[in-house]
Amino acid sequence: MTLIVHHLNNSRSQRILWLLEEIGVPYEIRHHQRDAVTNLAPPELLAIHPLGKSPVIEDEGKIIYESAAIVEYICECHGGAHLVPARGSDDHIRYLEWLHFAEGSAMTPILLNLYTSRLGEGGAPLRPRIEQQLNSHFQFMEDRLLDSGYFVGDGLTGADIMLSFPAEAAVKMGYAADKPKLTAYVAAIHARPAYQAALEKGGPYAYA
Ligand SMILES: N[C@@H](CCC(=O)N[C@@H](CS)C(=O)NCC(=O)O)C(=O)O
Repeated sequence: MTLIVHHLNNSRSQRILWLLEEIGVPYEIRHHQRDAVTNLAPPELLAIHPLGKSPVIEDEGKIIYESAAIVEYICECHGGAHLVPARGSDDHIRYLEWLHFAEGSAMTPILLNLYTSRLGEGGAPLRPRIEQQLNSHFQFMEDRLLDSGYFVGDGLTGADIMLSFPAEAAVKMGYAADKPKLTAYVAAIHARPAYQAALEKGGPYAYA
């Protein structure tokens, strides 16, 4: 049975398509379109995820949510071992940190920024703290990017798949203008054939 990805247009599920292309796993996309007015996911996603969010994958009768869990699952069960540093190594610890930093830390100021930007002047008291947090998280990524051009070791790992979205958001939001390594990192991942193939299949994506 082919692995299914529930993909919401213009969303973080784009990186799951990229991972599958990098490994060369056959997959099928179920496309879900954001509401043109609210930008929220359509109600049909509630049938597959109680929160109505994407990504969700279906594989061998299993339904799996949460990008980082999906990345771990695909790497372990679908031939992505080369994208995971050896367990017990220092690189594996760094890998786990970055894998979870993406959703667990970096997304908080990104989403706060999105929501408070809709408050107009009402959001003004929150702006300095949110901007400071955006900059410190993106600066942390800039500082820790390795000379190899990746976040862990000498090659692409699942952590880069997860970090691609906050890195793209940094560029898109104008926070990477003074962060040359992060800017070059985003350009390099965008140039990968697997990334381009995923983009073609996933449809328009504002961060590429
Ligand atoms: N932490 C979750 C986040 C899932 C999430 O919030 N996805 C967004 C797309 S970027 C979504 O489905 N939003 C639509 C909505 O909330 O209506 C993950 O990484 O999978």
